[in-house]
Amino acid sequence: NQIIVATKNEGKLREFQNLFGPKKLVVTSLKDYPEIGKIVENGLTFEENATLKAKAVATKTNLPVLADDSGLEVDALNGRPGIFSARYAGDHDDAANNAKLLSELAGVPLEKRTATFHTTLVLMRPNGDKLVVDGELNGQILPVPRGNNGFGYDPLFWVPEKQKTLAEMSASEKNAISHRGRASQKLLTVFDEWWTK
Ligand code: ITT
Ligand code: NA
Repeated sequence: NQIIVATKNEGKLREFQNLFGPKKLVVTSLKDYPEIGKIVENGLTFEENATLKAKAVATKTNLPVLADDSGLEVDALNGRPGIFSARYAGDHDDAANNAKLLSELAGVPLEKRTATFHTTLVLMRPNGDKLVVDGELNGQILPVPRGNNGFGYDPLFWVPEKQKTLAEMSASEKNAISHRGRASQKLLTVFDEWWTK
């Protein structure tokens, strides 16, 4: 059983390897398919972008594909960066993205720094058949980063229930509550039926 995760993001890939490990799936990423070049993400929603990634890869590989489109929706910024989270500060650069987020929120008090992390997952067969699930996590954007685990915006994303940022959690702690973990749990409950259909 092989599934390709249509991602170039190593942080996402590591999380999927943990989340889908129990399914005994071989999880590989786009790194193993250099012939698949840049996939243009010009959709207007997380689902459209995840579908664009899944379709591009399923068509080229003729294998089932899992694609993830994620983003951070900050209430004080009217939901930005949202679907533009990867390209927030230009090219995908986590440090520049985090710096831009902090500067846009400069002076905003903690209680007004609420935010939601969103993930949409699309599982697709080469014939275009697809399964879509979402997951979300609510939290707050801290004014200073904390923790060294995870990736992307994790050091700035405070989870009040845990009194930790996502970057202060272990991989399994994050997967148990995160946007991606929740979406993956939903996917796993229907996965066997979909896979053998
Ligand atoms: P692929 O499209 O190749 O999967 P990407 O990193 O460009 O990788 P997205 O288009 O979904 O993925 O962009 C999501 C942005 O949000 C990107 O800047 C990520 O670093 C960030 N992000 C996604 N999930 C995250 C998480 O769990 N923790 C912190 N940041 C995350
Ligand atoms: Na995207």
